[in-house]
Amino acid sequence: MVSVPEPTITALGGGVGASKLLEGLVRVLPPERLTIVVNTGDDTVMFGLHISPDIDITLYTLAGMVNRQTGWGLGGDTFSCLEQLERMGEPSWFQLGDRDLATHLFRTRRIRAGRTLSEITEELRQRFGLGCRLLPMSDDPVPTKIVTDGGVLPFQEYLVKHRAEPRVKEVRFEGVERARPAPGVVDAIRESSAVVICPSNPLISIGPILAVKGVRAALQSTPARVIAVSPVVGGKSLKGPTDRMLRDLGLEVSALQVAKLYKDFLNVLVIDHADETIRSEIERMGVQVVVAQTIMHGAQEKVKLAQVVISILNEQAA
Ligand code: FO1
Repeated sequence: MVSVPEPTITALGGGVGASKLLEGLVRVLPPERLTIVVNTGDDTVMFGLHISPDIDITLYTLAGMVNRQTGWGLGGDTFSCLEQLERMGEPSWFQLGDRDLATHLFRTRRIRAGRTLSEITEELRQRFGLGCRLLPMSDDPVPTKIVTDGGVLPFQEYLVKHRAEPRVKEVRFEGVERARPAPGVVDAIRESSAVVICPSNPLISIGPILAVKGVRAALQSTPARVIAVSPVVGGKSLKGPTDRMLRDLGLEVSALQVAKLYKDFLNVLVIDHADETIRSEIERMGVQVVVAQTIMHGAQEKVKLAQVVISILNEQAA
């Protein structure tokens, strides 16, 4: 029997959808073989504190501490600080939990002392006991701005304050021309056996990572197999406003559209059984299609989908 060496995987993701697949991946792969590159376009400053929602979602989820109802924030957290701020007339639309605040204080103190987001993320990774590598996409700020029919909104205002209701006309990644990939990001894409694009919003979670100089080119030229899991199932997004945003921008809401957005670097697209009918259309683009259950409710489904991803690599290596 030929033994297949354990693959190394670089996963690109952001937010709740990604964290579900990542939870599966850390169970089927030795964590030191996994590097996660996280979107920081969602980062925001609230009450003077630097908040990196997608990094924190990943940290809390992989540490087993996430709020399972929302998929963000810490399980069992309280909101006394926010309630008091509200009594004092401060805005309270962004739910900052009391224990969650500790992470933001930790990060902000170090940023003020001149440390980079990569260095702070590495320190947080160790404090939360994660075995995998965790990299922000960039140490430079690239705040996502949503151009809507009601004006330009910072990302969290669009998503949380306005519940993704305003019509989207354009998505901008402010400052991306000047942003450099964080240390290790491009090398991880070039040197792993596979790059996994998690089932995250292609426009506002994966889009900012791809927009950082050198990242898209690294994906186009890497010898690694690039595998994406579609966040669109049966014409609807698995999480958040992906479907609405695609529609507002005049794009189709389908796994085929996801393949089109990634077509210059994508080798394999994992789609749900519900989308089996569009399989051949995607294959005609030169993309291999794997059909699986992509909706992940429990731990078992997360592990199963992660195993599907690993099996694609093993098939190739065998
Ligand atoms: N999402 C919400 O829908 N409402 C909130 O009040 C909210 C607060 C929040 C606080 C800290 C944090 O790390 C994340 C938080 N999120 C909240 C999630 C976040 O807005 C988004 O899910 C991500 O930016 C998208 O990945």
